[in-house]
Amino acid sequence: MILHTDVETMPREDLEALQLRRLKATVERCYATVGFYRDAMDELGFKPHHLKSLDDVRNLPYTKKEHLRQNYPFGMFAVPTDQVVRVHASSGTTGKPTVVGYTKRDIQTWSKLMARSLAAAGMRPGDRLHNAYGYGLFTGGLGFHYGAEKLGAMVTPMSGGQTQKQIMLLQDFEPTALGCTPSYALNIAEEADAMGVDIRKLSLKLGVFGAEPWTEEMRFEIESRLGIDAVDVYGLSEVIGPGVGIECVNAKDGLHIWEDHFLVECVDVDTGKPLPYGEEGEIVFTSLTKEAFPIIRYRTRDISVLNSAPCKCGRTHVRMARVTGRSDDMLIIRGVNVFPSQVESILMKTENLSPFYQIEVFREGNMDSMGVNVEASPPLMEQGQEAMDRVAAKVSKDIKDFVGVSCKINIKNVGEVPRSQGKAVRVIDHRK
Ligand code: DLL
Repeated sequence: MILHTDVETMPREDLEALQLRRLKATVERCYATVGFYRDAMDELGFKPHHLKSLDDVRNLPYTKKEHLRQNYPFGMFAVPTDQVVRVHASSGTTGKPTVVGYTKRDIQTWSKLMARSLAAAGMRPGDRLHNAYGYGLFTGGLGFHYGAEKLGAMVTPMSGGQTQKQIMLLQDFEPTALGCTPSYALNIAEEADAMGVDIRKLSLKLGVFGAEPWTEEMRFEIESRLGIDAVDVYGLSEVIGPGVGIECVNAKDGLHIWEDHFLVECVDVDTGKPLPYGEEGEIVFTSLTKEAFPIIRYRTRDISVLNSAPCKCGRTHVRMARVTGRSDDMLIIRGVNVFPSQVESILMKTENLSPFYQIEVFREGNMDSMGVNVEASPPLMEQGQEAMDRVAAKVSKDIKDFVGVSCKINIKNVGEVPRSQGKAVRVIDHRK
C-alpha cells in the first residue's frame, strides 16, 4: 500500500539541497535555450553562475502571463518541438490562450506527481476514479487520468457534462473517488436528487476537487450532500497542471506543495517583494524538473498564505492555504476589496439557501454596486416571500458586517442560477 514516498517526508535540509541542485540546472537550461529568459536575465545582469543559494532565486526575473502570450505558441519551449509529445492550453477568456508543452519525461513526472497527490488524498491502487474533469486543452481531465492510472486505479474518463449519464455510471461502475470542480460536484448531487438517487448511499468515499476557488463552508456542504471526504487539489497549466499541491486527507488543512519539483514563494501583489511564511500574498512558482516548458518565478495571481509548520501526516513539504481567489478576480466596490469567496462563505453559513450563487457588479453613474443572486432551498420557497425577504435582509447585513460592502440580495427560485459543468462563473461584471 502506498502511503508516501521517502521524498515526501524528507528532512527540510535535504529537500532544500535537492531544490538548489535542480534550480541551478533549470536556470542554466533556460538561459541557454529560451530567448525570453536569456534576455530577461541579461537585463538584470544575472548570470546562471550567480545562483549560489535558494535565496538567490529572488534575483531572477518574474515571468507573467503576458510574457507567455507574447511568445505564443511555442516560443517558451526549451526543447525542439519534435521532442514535445503533448500540448495543453489554458483557458484565456479573451484572445489567444497560453500554450504549454510536455516531453515524454514531463508526462511521466506529471503522472507521478498526480499519483502521489491522489495517494495523499486517500486513494489507493484498486480504487476507481470517476473523472469528470474536462478532457481536452484543459489539463484537468488528462492530468487526473494519467495520475490515477499510474497509481493503479481504474479510471472512467467521463469528462464534464451529460450529468444524468454521470449519475447512471456512478451507480453502475461503483467508483470510490470522484474528480471534478467543487461547483460541478454540487450540480451532480442536485441532479441525483432530482432523479431520486441517494448519492450518499453509492460507493463514493472521496472527492478530489479543485481548479476553482472554494471555501471551507463549501467543503462541509459537499461532504454532507455526497457523504464523502472532500479534499482540495491545486495546480495550473503554466506550472504543470493539477498536482502542484494537494491536501492530505489526514489533516485537510492546506495543500502540500510538491517542493521537490516546484519552488514556491509568496510575494506582495503590488511590489513583488518576497513575504515571509504566514503573510498573505501572491503565489509564485519556479519549476525544478520540467524539460519542455520550464518556468521561472511565474506570477500566478493566486492569493494565499504559505505555512511551514509540520503537518500531522508527517510530510515535510510546505503547505499553501486554500486560494482565496485570483488578484484579478478581486472586485473593488466603492473602495472595498471583495473576493467572491468571502461572499460564498457567508451564503454557505446561512440556513435555507442552496449553494448556487452568482455575483453581479453594476455601475450606476459613478457608483459601483454589487448584487448577489442565490437560490432558496426548496423549504424556504415553500415558506413564501416574507421568509425569503427575511433571509435576504440577514445575508445583506452579514455581508455588510463581515465584508464591508452593501449589496442587494436576490433570492431566486430553484434552477434560476446557472449550473456549472467545469469552472463556475462566479462574477458577471456589467462594468466591462
Ligand atoms: O485549473 C488545473 C487543475 C485542474 C487544478 C484540476 C486542479 C484540478 P488552469 O486551467 O490553468 O489549470 O487554471 C489555473 O485555476 O491559477 C487558480 O486560479 C485556479 N485554481 C486551480 N486549482 C485551484 C484550487 C487548472 N484548488 C487556475 N483552489 C489557478 C482555487 C484553483 N483555485
